[in-house]
Amino acid sequence: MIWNERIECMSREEMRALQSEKLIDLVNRVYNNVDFYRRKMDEIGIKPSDIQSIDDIIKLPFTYKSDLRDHYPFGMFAVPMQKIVRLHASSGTTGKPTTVGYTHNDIANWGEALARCLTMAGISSHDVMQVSYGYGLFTGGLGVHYGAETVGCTVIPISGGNTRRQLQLMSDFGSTVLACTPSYALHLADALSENGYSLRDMKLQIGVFGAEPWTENMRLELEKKWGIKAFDIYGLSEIMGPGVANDCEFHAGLHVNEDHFFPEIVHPNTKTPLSDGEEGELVFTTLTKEGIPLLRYNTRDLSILNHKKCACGRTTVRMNKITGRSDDMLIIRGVNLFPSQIEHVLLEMGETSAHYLLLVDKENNLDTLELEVELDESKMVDTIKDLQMLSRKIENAMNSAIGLSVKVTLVEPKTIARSEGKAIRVIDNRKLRN
Ligand code: DLL
Repeated sequence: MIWNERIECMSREEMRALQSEKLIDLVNRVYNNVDFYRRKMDEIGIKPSDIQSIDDIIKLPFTYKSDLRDHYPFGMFAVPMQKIVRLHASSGTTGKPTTVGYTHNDIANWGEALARCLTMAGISSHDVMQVSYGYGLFTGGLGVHYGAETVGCTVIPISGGNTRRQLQLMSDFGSTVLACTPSYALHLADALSENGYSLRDMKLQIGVFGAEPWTENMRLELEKKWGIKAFDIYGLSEIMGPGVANDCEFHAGLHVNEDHFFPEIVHPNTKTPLSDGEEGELVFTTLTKEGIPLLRYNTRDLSILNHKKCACGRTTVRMNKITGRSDDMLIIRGVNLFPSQIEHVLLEMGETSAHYLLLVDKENNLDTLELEVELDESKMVDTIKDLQMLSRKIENAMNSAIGLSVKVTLVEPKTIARSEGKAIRVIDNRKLRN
């Protein structure tokens, strides 16, 4: 079934016309309501009247995560606060989160975008959906939740973690759909037998996995382990949250909800627009968003676009599965982490040197983080007890700053290898085992 056939199967000409109309309205809204965009457009000599169609989008300035950070918390909002009905946030590069705000219309459009994605995965009002993405400031839980309710599913808002309880409710409530990160889905599958369950106790049929990069092989592995059909859901909080794009049963790229989120691919260095089939940075313009509309937001995710009609009948543009990022952001258990956040915490504490090495690995399919930190020569710690106290203190500071548990090991000064060029701060052993 197709949730919104009128939009999802629209001809290219009609879609361009719709996008043009929405872009013209958007540019007027941001120019009149967001100082940042008015300044940016004035700087490059572009007026709203210069934007006559979607083809003119390339005249508009880009937006980066640092712009949201520089205007923290609400400086890029385009409506007064009384129109904002929800806030979400995700990690920034140096401690400050990126804040996003939604109006009533934004929440309704998000529900619609998600409903299209879930329907694409074969989900209907007959399904019982276990939402094991985190609820809270992260957009995963509430985002998927509203979409599932729009479709009419019976939703189990269990949120992330607590593996035993996940499996118990999956069995007792007869969940037919599991929504979580692919790594957590793998972890849950492996935990079945040790918790006294087998696939026969479960009614699971569909998985809606995303929030972190995963390969086609991993998708097939999850389908086999669970005996389900697994789908890839993509999104980011700056643009809306989950529901920007999703793959259909042909798994030939993710259909982008392009009437809301207009995608472009640009060259990572020159930022010039690239054509279909060429890999580059994925850029989105939020055509309909009211709370915090963004022009040409550079996601730093690497992908390829394809405008050909899909075998499923949908005509919406497809993006390839994300192959990586053009910056150093890591995704650890679905949480975004920039190495600079680690450095920021160490420097703020000032009790060690700022030389560190972050070791990322997997244990039982869950990401683990280990941090080696060099002691400061001028502040040497004498006793083992003091060393232990210092490690605990750093662990606690990291936990509250980045929301992830980290095992800290203190090492002697000058023992972490110095590099001649770019410092190697992260060793990600997960990549070797995909
Ligand atoms: O991860 C939103 C989301 C929640 C998507 C649940 C899907 C499911 P952020 O925390 O802002 O939002 O992180 C966004 O995560 O720029 C990508 O680098 C990565 N990402 C999200 N989905 C996928 C995916 C949510 N399907 C960042 N494949 C994005 C690869 C993904 N990477």
